[in-house]
Amino acid sequence: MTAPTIERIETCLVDLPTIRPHKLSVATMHGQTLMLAKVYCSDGVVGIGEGTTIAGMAYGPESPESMKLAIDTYLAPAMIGKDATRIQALMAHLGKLVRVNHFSKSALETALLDAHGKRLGVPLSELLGGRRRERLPVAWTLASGDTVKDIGEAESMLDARRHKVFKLKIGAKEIKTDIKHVAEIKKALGDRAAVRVDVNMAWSETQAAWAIPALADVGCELIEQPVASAAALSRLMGRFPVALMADEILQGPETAFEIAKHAGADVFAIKIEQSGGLFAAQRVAAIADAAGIELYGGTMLEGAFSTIASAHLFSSFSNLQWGTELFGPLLITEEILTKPLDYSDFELTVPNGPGLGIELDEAKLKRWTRDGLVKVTA
Ligand code: MUC
Ligand code: MG
Repeated sequence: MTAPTIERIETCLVDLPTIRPHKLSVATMHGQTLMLAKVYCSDGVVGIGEGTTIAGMAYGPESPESMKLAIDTYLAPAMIGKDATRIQALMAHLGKLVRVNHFSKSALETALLDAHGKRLGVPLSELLGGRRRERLPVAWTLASGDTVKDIGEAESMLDARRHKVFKLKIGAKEIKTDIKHVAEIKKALGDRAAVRVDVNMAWSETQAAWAIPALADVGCELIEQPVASAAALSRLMGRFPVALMADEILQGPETAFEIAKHAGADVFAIKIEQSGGLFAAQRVAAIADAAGIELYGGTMLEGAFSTIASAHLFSSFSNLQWGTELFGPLLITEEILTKPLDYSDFELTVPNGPGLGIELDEAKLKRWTRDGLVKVTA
């Protein structure tokens, strides 16, 4: 029997509104753009993958447009005619042709895994060794930029039993203002919710050294990427007992190994796109486990495809001590699936159908697809 091959790859950009402006120290988002890649195989199976980042190029080196360009120009042509079932071999081949471009590669690897799961009739998690949990705890990010609004938002999430862990985006304002903001939110929510912060690298080491104990004092349990440098984060690790998490400095297995070697973080925020795909993220998790570093399932505020790819992977992790923040689809006003995801009782259900186990609503997709940019490589 001949193996199915890749016949065609289609990419598009989907511009979706967010439910409110989302304020990070690096930018304020008013919408989210998904780069979707569909991989059509000779056995009639189609897989879908997603590449999504935050605020164009303000967060990292890839943008939705650059991901699409890398795929259309370099990656897709090298995939046509290749065995669609030898995913790791194909990704290794692409890795030699195109350096870095982790987000583009993650989108293609997701599409190949979705297709292969559909072909074999098994959920994607089965291709990663099998799931250990059916549901994942999901944190929500409070980032309206206004303390009173954030408290109201948290209260409504608690009432709806959607989230009880809140991550606050800080770092854009004066440190004292930020600490007051965190203190007021924690005071309002009390023991009903956990409060964490993400500084998105905004502080210098001396600013962080001043702010970290103050944050711990007001009840913040986890501080994500307070500084930009791995060396500075590692030094801060030695000075303060509160949990510090690496995000932006974690760019795949090699960086994970370097951070682990220098006791550079208590927790890793693992993201499939930042890691370079699901298999690379799996290796990051293995390094963390071996080093005694705890795990958190991170997001790039992705839409349903990358969110659910992440959910399949995180469901297979042996450790997931800090839960996940796979809430990206809830930040977007539009549903692009035929059947919405199940967020209930503070958790997300990992779908059980073949592949990703979700279905794209083509009519909705068409409505939000950026004009004139759909590209087919065959
Ligand atoms: C980040 O920096 O972790 C995750 C949640 C959120 O609001 O932003 C992202 C990115
Ligand atoms: Mg972060």
